[in-house]
Amino acid sequence: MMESLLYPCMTVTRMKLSLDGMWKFSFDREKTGEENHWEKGLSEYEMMPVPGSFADLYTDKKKKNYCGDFWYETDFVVPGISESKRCEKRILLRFGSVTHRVVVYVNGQRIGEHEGGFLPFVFDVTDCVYPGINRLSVKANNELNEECLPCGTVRKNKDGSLTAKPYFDFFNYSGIQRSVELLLVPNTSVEDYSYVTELVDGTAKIDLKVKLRNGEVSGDVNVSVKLIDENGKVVLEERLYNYDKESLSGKTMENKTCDFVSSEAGCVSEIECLRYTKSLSVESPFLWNVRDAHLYDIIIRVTDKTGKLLDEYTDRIGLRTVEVKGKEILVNGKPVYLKGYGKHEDFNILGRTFNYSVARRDFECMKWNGANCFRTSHYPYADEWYRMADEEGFLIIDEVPAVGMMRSTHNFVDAGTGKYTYFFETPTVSKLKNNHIQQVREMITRDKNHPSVIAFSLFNEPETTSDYAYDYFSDIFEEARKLDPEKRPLTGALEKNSSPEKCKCHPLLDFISLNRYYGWYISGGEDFEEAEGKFRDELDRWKALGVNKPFIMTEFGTDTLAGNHSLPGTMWSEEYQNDYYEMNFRVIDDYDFIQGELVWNFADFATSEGIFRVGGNKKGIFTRDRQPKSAAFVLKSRWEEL
Ligand code: GCB
Repeated sequence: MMESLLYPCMTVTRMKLSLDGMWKFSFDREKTGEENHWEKGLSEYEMMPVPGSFADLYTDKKKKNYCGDFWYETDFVVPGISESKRCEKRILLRFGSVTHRVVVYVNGQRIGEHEGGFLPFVFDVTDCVYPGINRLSVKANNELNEECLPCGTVRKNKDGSLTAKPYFDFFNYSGIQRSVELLLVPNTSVEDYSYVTELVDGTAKIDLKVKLRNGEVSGDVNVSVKLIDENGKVVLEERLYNYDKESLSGKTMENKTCDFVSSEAGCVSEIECLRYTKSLSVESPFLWNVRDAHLYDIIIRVTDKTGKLLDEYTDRIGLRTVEVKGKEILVNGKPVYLKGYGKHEDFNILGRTFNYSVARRDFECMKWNGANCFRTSHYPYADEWYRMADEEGFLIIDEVPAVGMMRSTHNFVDAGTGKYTYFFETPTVSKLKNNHIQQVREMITRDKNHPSVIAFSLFNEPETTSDYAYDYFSDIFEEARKLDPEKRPLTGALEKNSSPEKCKCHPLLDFISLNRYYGWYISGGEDFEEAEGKFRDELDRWKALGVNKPFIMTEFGTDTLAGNHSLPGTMWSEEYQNDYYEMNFRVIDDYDFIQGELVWNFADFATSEGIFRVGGNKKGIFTRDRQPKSAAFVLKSRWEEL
């Protein structure tokens, strides 16, 4: 089912049509939707925005917190097809994300399913659509368990309803939360591409690879690439070579079959897949740099032997290198210090819905206070975030939704207690691992071409103190290393129990990401002396280990109610948040192996209810509606100087 995850574009050969709007929607409390053939049309429904998270639209609490199956339905028409004329192109449906799992039907026919609520998926529906009106039905489910990401559980209530009990600290927003598009793509089309840049004496050497889906009977096609710089100048236009693994190692050329699995409707089975490559050179390139982005338009064209255009795919790429060397992270060979945030996709009423205006405001706020980086805690964000970061020169640590790998409904509290829940000893963990690998695969496949993505984070705060955890994660890291053509640094965020003495997994990381709350969960309140001492003590112990790697503080912060003032600063006041950061920065500045500070969190965000959360997590530097708390100015003056 792994159809191309390339970002959809519109060119002379490709068309994309938005299916966003108001869709029919129904909760399936009894889970009888399938039995009652809801895929043949919902008889009772309300209207629901797509994209949208349903929770915060309701005034009824049971609906807000609904957990279980729910259905969506809409109609669509494929332009240009009639009884006498089939579409010459493949007809695809692309969902930006559906949380957390989904079964999709077209005209009552099951066309596929997808697990994981934060990555796109595409189904080929060419053989399932009719001229005129087609029905698209979606059965989704937002339950949490320990076999899927993110991890959690459900509680069965007396009335039979379910309540999601996340092992993580953000609201379990659900629904079709990103756009749905109908794509018309040629039969022979660019399925994927990747590029790796190397800088040699002022020249960018680009190793370009293109994967072509060959829908033609005779496979003789030409693939060419054109790069256009930001001044509109064509800097190269070249033809690629057909290759495969064997030909690369000097054996005869032989085309391979793609590793796609047929869709359930049986539209496609094995598809021939051709691979092309070329080493390209751009002299005196405009490099993509931190907060100084320069992008090139890339145009990949496929023609047949008569020169007829079969496909054209366009994208924006950035030429830069990234590597970890000793205790430094280098971009284009120069050390970079990461300044910024752990974020969430979260906003009033919208929940986790992607919205261009909110994203734009977030970038404006981050630029205003001198940030250069964010981590997509705790899941891959909508494609558009990465595209905007590419344009703005922001660095991204791209995180897979591996959060909640410790049995606790408030892991933020248990993180400091030494609590051990035998998470990786559980028999179901092998299922979880398959799922985890699949999501890493989808994330890297989707995000590998973004210059903004400088690292992949493969977990947040699991129990890393056992050999079981090491075995689990060494497989995940090995897979990720194979998948990324650019071999970017890999990391994972470690909680407090993952101490220098006990953590088994830090040797897997290319740079070490620490989530630490000295002065909040640990020794919060009073004055900061004790907290500072404990923080320094831990960093000294990491130093004593002699780990020759960069460390990034990926989380540190305090819950702060905007407008709550106190002199001297006390917990939850804006002054306390400022004092906390002042102390933390004092410590950070004394350890040269710390190469970045991503504060927790960019903005206040929604969580499950509980005695530890007052209307959500309030560790934002900005309020949920993106106005600054006073710490925003503290960060601004520090980051503008750094
Ligand atoms: C953490 C988690 C994050 C929480 C944060 C907090 O360690 O990684 O998801 O939101 O702490 O505020 O407690």
